[in-house]
Amino acid sequence: MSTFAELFGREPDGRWAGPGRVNLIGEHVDYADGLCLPFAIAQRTVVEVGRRDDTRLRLRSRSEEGGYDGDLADVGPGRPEGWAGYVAGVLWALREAGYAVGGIDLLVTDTVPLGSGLSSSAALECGAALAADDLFGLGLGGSTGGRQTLVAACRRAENDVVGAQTGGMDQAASLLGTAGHALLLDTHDDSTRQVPFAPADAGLTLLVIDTKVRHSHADNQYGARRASVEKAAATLGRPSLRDAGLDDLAALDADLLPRARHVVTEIARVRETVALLDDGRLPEIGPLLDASHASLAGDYEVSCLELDLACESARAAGALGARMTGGGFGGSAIALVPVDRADAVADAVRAAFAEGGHREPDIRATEPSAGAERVA
Ligand code: GAF
Repeated sequence: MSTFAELFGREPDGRWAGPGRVNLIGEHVDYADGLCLPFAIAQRTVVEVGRRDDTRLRLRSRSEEGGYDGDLADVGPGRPEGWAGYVAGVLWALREAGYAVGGIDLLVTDTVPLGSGLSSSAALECGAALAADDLFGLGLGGSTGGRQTLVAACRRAENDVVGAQTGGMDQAASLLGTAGHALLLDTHDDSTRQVPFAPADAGLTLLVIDTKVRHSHADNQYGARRASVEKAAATLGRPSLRDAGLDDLAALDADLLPRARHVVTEIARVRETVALLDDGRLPEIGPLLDASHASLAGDYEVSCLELDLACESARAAGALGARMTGGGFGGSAIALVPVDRADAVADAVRAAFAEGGHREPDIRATEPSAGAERVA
């Protein structure tokens, strides 16, 4: 495996890490003016980066094929392709926003597991953004407001260069997350608030169950859901569904109604979850997690057999609540469990997967961790 020095003939200037994220609740509402409650996790993508004095980009990864040798001037919508677009796109977006950013040499040395639904793409964008901030002296990484500017650049990279029409939840979690808290993100104005979330203090563990499946239709379906929600709001003559109540949805047809109902009820569940967490009643959020999953599976139709199985088997073995997390169609589920039931729940989920003939899931305990940071 090549080192940075072997690849580029020089040492890196430093090393930066961008964490993946778990979304506690508030799924598929970050592109609908809604509220979500993600947190940064311990699994991180690490980049070694060296500043260049010209505008060239040399991008490599230890684990992924491809990369990029080119010039910043050639970066734009659709260019470069593959994972390099996430990195080059961040530099492009910062320049578009008026920041004086030049070329870099970059090696991805570790990564959040790809396809796990824990947002490896945001982890990469955010690690690269913080590196650019440090190396070109932009002064954004040291404050919440500055980091929000980096979030916006990472989101533009994903939306405009990579071409994935995602919301901004993952980038906000990766750059603004802090240990001991989930991040309440209001996508109406992109404001954020740290909400206490420390399961261990309540005798609980949050398990992440990576189903290791990724269904190929996921990207098309994501765009279709987003379009449905926008159409529902337009049909009702509202800028978004954010402040709609269930009674307001009666005018929608049978296709749009369940999609809109998910958005409206999910935003309400986030508010209820935050109220419980602010009140120190973390163990009581289980039913809200369950209801979120039921809504995502039934009304929004973004779950899949393996995610449903993970949640059902976890609940049957003693989880207080369980739901899919992230975009869906595979990826990961979360289960809130009493600490003394964690092993039994994990064993029961593995047994259910074995019995159903599915791949063995990867199951680990998680908790809110630090956001993107310089690590060397
Ligand atoms: C993916 C997207 F990238 C996020 O913006 C969000 O929409 C999520 O799916 C669903 O909540 O992770």
